[in-house]
Amino acid sequence: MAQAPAKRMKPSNSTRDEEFFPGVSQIQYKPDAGPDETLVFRHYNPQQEILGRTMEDWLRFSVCYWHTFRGVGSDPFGTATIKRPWENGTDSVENAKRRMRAAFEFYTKLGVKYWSFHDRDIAPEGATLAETNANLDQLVELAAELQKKTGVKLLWATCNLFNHPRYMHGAATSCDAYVTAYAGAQVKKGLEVAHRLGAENFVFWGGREGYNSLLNTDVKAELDHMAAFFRMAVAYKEKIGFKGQFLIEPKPKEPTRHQYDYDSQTVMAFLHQYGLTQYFKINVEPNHTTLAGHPYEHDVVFASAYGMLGSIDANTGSPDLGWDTDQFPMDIRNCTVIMKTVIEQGGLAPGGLNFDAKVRRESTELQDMFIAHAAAMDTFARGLKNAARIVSEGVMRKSLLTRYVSWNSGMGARIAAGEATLEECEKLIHDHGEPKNTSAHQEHFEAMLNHYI
Ligand code: XUL
Ligand code: CO
Repeated sequence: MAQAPAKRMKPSNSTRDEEFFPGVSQIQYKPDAGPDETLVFRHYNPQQEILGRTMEDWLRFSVCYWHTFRGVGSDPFGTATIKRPWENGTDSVENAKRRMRAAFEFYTKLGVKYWSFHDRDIAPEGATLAETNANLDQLVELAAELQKKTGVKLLWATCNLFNHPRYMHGAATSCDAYVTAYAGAQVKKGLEVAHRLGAENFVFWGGREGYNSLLNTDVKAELDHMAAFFRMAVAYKEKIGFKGQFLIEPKPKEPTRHQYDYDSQTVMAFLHQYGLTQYFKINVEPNHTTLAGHPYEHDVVFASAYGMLGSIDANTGSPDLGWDTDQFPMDIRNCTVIMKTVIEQGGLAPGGLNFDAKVRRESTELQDMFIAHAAAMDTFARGLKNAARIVSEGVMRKSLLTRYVSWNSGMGARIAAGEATLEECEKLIHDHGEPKNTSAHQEHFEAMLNHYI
């Protein structure tokens, strides 16, 4: 760590113009930093051009509000370990405003251009929906002011439709239509807020849209209701002229035993089934992908293959664990393969790389927040540089295309074009016998990837 104990940040007793992170100045690009200088960027150099675009443009980093400004380090076995100096222990609007000022100071010093939030992250719920909305309005006005002052923009907003007890059976897929109507009212306000703050996207993550037992669940009805709910959201988006991209974030389970938005392919099939494909893209979170039993980059690759990769919740789990630990992405190999897909599809905009990640509950100091984000940004910067070489040199692509060369002509081309018949297939095999045994060369591909890392 960069600082000696004497320089560590102290909690400040601050007022309106207070500085919340007095021990940290703007994080600098310092390529020759020593191994223990972790409050710097060694690779992320925002204005550096890679394949004709700046790093900042390719990466579009965003800080999430829920982990970084509402996370307290609690887990199912232990209470809070983290106490931030701007928290006064109340869930008041006044405290929410102070917290938001701290957040924008953090974004600015870190040098990210985007943030993201759930409606309930930024303002407390009131006794009625009207009260809740009034609380939210106060924080939205402050957010608008701080966005203007700092130039930080909203990558995406979302509605928290999973935390309150009313949503215990789900929101769009609740057995109780009144609850679904409540969720509709909440999303209506959420869309207005997103519109007001110029959100570039709006996310739907269905944490409780799923089942815990098939015995008490009408699966078809619930999925029909989910589609109807999305249609209402699309209609209202169009009505108010909100231009942000709608995103669905897949997750296979947790908190629900099975979530309907299981993975990219499941979401794409759902959208296709209900005629909703054109209104949505996918926000892939790799820790959810691995929770679904897939390799880290699987959902990114699948969504991108169908032109449906909209944004990424950049994080990771621990490969030896089976749950969603939301760690900062620090693995250069993983960030390289993700950025390879991002480059191949021409970028992520209007999406970005949103750090849906939290410092460990044992990382309790303010500077840990900066170090975690800066190190993850650096890891993605390295991934970007590696991936740019992979794509521009084209060697891996050439090897891949070689595997499929039989599809370019003859019977392969006829099958692919939908022109061949089963009778023709039979004749070909009778005439030529068994196929040749060809190698997949997996180790060759793995060795090539390692060359770039
Ligand atoms: C939960 C998760 C959410 C979504 C937004 O696992 O990833 O925070 O990103 O609701
Ligand atoms: Co997420």
